[in-house]
Amino acid sequence: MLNMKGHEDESGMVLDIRNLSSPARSAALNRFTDESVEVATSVPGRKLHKWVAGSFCLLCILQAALNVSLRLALPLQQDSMKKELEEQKRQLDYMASQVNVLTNEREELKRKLEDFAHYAQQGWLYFNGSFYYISSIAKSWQDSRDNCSQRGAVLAIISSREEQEFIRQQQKVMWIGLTDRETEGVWKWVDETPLTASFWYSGEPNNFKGRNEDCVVINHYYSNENNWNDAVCENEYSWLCEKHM
Ligand code: MAN
Ligand code: CA
Repeated sequence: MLNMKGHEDESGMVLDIRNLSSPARSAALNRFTDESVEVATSVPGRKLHKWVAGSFCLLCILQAALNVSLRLALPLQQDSMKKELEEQKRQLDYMASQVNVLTNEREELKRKLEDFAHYAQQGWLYFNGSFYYISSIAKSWQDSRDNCSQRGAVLAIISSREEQEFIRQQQKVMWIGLTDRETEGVWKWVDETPLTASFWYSGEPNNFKGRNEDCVVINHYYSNENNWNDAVCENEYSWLCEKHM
């Protein structure tokens, strides 16, 4: 610590005692030793001070860097959270609409089931998507048509060989929903659809003996695939209503 040859020591203090007298030398030495001890002990304090200052600066820089990066990162994070939120809202909306669709479907199925139960209980026959009602009494074609309306149905509309087959199997003379009342010779179903597949009994339609036969009835030739007959609309027969489900 003490350099007698006058070189700088760690504390940077130099003492030249070469030209001093002996008492002066030892006094100076004593003083120098005291001071240098003082100085020597104060060196770690200064170093600590520097270190603290340096650390503080470093912390400040770190803090600044953190601030900057947070400023940059936060908006990005907010953006992605916003996007995520929007996506979740979209999904929620979609699910809500699906719930709506399913609720409506359930209501529709419930209605259908109730309808089925209703028609089946009333003795209607089910065939290929429709219920059929066969009256036990006889009425004119128009009254029969009105009666079907009151039942929420129409006079039967036959649109396939299978349906014709099913109706023939009922073995009953019945009005169906076919007429040429509007224009003679132009046969139309009551739902306005034109006649495509027809199942006339041989020789029909014939306006038999010049009578005005404008309404169609399933005749009694049940063993014959084709058994339609044009008859006078005021005649009274049973009738066949159809309710398409
Ligand atoms: C009855 C009626 C007519 C039909 C003839 C067939 O007279 O049903 O509509 O054409 O029979 O012989
Ligand atoms: Ca006829």
